[in-house]
Amino acid sequence: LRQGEATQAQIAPHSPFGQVPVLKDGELMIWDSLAICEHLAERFPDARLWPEDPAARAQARAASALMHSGFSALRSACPMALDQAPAPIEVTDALAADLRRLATLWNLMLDRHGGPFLAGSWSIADAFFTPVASRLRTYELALTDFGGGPEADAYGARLLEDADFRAWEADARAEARAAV
Ligand SMILES: N[C@@H](CCC(=O)N[C@@H](CS)C(=O)NCC(=O)O)C(=O)O
Repeated sequence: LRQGEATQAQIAPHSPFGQVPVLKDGELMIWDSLAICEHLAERFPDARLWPEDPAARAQARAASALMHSGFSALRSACPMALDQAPAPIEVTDALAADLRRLATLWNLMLDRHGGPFLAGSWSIADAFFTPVASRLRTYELALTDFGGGPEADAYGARLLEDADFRAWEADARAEARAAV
């Protein structure tokens, strides 16, 4: 989705708040990503969407919350653009600060929980950071330039190999081709 009137017209029938994502579960509408994830974790306990280990779960929640409420320079300077060919952008001080914060978080989590995902096995925290990994790729940003260890960039690349993400990416690219 790109920002603008056309996007707003597409979103309006689904959400009174003009933002995505929105989950419709029967009659229930949930209009916020973190609330959607918590709802899915409750509805599908066997899927273990949060880590089982309490310490890993607490940090997975903290990482998701940090993404949900922060990284505003990264969000505004690096819009999600799945159909766009990778190209570098100017790294402002604010963007560099967000990238250093991201590198610190990924280093800390991968070191503490041993990978291959942020809190060990795949969890909601990784869902929150998959769009971030896509932005890093689109704008040719390597976390090793901002204090990240090599395992931080490898983790970002791993997120982009996810089958569901690749299906989303293929849809976005097909939609962009159809629009030309
Ligand atoms: N708190 C919300 C924020 C959602 C949000 O910022 N959505 C953006 C896209 S990532 C949006 O729908 N923007 C409206 C637009 O692009 O027109 C959540 O995480 O669910």
